Amino acid sequence: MENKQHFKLAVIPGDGIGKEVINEGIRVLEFLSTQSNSKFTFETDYFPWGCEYYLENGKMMADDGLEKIEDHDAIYFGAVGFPGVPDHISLWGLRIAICQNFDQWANIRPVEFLPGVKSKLNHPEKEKLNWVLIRENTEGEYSGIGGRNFTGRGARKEVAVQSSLFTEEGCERVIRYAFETALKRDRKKVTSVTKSNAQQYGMVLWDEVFARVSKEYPDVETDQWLVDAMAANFVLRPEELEVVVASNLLADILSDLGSALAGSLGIAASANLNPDRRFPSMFEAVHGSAPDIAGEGIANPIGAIGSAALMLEHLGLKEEAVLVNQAIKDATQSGFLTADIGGNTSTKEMTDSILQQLSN
Ligand code: GGG
Repeated sequence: MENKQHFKLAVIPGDGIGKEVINEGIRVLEFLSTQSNSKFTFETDYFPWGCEYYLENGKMMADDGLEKIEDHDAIYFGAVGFPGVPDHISLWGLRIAICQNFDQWANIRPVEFLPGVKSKLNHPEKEKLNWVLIRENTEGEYSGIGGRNFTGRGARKEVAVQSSLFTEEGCERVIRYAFETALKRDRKKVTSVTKSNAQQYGMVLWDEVFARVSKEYPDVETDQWLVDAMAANFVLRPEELEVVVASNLLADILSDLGSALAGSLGIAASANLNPDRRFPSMFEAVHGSAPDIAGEGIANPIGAIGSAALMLEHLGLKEEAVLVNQAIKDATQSGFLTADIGGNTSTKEMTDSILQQLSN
């Protein structure tokens, strides 16, 4: 086909199983791009940043790292964190640095129940459940504002302050994004989650913005919950959820719960979007680097491959994204399951089975 779109991808495998699952996502992209009817080609630039890089260089990424990746169409990211480097150093030095500097303010985390995967939920229609969690991704509890004082003085007198930042603009854009997402879906429902009874400034502002924005979307059903009750609802009344929007920390926690209920963190995909498209967006499996199983070839590549599908969708290749997601479902339904979802399929075999479904 003439006039194929060409994409330049920045690939940051990161640490642990991040390196393994990223390879599998790239295999899927290579397969799609080399089909006779393919609409795209792509090139990759690999960046070896992460904890090993930190141990050699004292930083998680190159000083001009952001400039190096800024001109790419998208960033494909593995995972961050490995023993020997404190987790807050590895997270802030790479993933959060990219999200904040590239204003990737919406983190999209779909929760899908895959056929053949034993869901942890006790719900008669659990296979039909399909949620999307929308995480505010640049402020909230991840503002980075705070500090430590009286360090090293002994007598246990050290104090630490960690502030959350909620701006009206930041709340509004992600809440509006949730409503726009709901409009494109079947049920058209947005659930907002805070802890505004206890967090009486920022999260009350969030609630007020949610109430104001919701008036502009009369066709969207709304719900507002406190996070503790919502954690119970995830388990007890999952059928009441469709689009869930929450602050940076709360949505991070709830999305792990959601994907664990669906079967495993290993199947969860995510997109860190800069919806304004001034900067590249970043796509990554929700799971971390899992040092305990790194190098064994047993990590689940579904989260990374699902993230590649989100990347395709973002790049305007919706049909290809749908094909990949369907191939994942067909593969699990056919019994190809990695250890975390109850089988003994290896990382590579899992991708092989997805590629097999794509070629059918
Ligand atoms: N691929 C996701 C990843 O590496 N996550 C590491 C992590 O600890 N993330 C914490 C967060 O997203 O708040």
